[in-house]
Amino acid sequence: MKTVYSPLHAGHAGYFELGNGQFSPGFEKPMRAEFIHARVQEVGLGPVLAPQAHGIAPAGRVHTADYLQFLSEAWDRWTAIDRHTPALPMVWPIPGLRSDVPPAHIDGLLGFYSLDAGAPIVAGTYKAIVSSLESAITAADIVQAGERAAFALCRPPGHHAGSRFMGGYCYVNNASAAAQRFLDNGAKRVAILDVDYHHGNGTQEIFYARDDVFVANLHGDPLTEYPYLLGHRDETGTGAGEGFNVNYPMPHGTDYGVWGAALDDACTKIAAFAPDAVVVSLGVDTFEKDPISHFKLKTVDYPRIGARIAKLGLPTLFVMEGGYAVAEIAVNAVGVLTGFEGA
Ligand code: SP5
Ligand code: ZN
Repeated sequence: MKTVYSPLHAGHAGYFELGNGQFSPGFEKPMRAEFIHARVQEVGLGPVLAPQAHGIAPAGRVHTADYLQFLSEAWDRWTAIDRHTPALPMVWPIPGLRSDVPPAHIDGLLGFYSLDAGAPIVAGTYKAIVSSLESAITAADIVQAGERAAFALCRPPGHHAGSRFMGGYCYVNNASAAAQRFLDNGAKRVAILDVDYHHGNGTQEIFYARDDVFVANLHGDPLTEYPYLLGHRDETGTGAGEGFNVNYPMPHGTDYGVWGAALDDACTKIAAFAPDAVVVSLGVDTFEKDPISHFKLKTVDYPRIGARIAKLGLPTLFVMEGGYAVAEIAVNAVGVLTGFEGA
């Protein structure tokens, strides 16, 4: 299968993240994508293409215009007041505060548009965001043009980003924008299968009231795992979207026995939905040695994931999300893809 990849992600680097009461170097770093890129070539998965120059426009189908405007300006507004550190929020939009009046100061704006302090902005962030989105859109178009599957090697990831907020290393929801792209170009129904360790809260929010995108999420139980505030089993969609969202929260320590059964159930539901295409939010932070996660999947399990998804027999777009065990991330991520192709 073809991979779409841009080296522009590398400018999104050099920041710290908040956790354990301190700032540490970000787990979401350029080496992640570089190792996966190298592995794609090593195994001969297929050609690696540069993305088409779509710009930010396709994101406007799933994000608000004001939020995208904010992303495009944030670094300039931050440095305009002589700040040279990575930009981070210091207030948060909890319920009860005004959500209809964007502040005029960058500190207010960062909070207004943030889920958490996990999406720092540096000089190269916006170019990386756009190139990541462009990779997802280009790969979606490749699938819609008739290829059985494609791999969008996106960085930064996207599934925590909602219609008007960033967070959890995510800015633009690449998988959601790609799903919307399929619909805009003629698909009637699209399924999103999110296998990242963390709940894809942004994806769920974007499509929660819709019946044309079925969203299935396998993840650490939000009672004990980031993003904590969404991803429970009783979240099944709303209005026209009722019944078109399904969550599989699982406890720390979950292995492939339990996880694979959830995948199988999710795939059964996706097959019943009969989508024209499947978008896989491909995180490999379910790995037993992931430094920030608590599932117990092993390297041999990743090709099994790909094989199960292949059994759906549907046009499939893989969109890279999380995975932080840098030494093994590439073997595991590409393992899903070779497992898909071998099935
Ligand atoms: C795309 C994606 O996988 N985003 C994940 C965001 C996770 N944010 C919370 C990370 C908490 C890390 N805690 C560090 C503990 C290290 N011992
Ligand atoms: Zn994750």
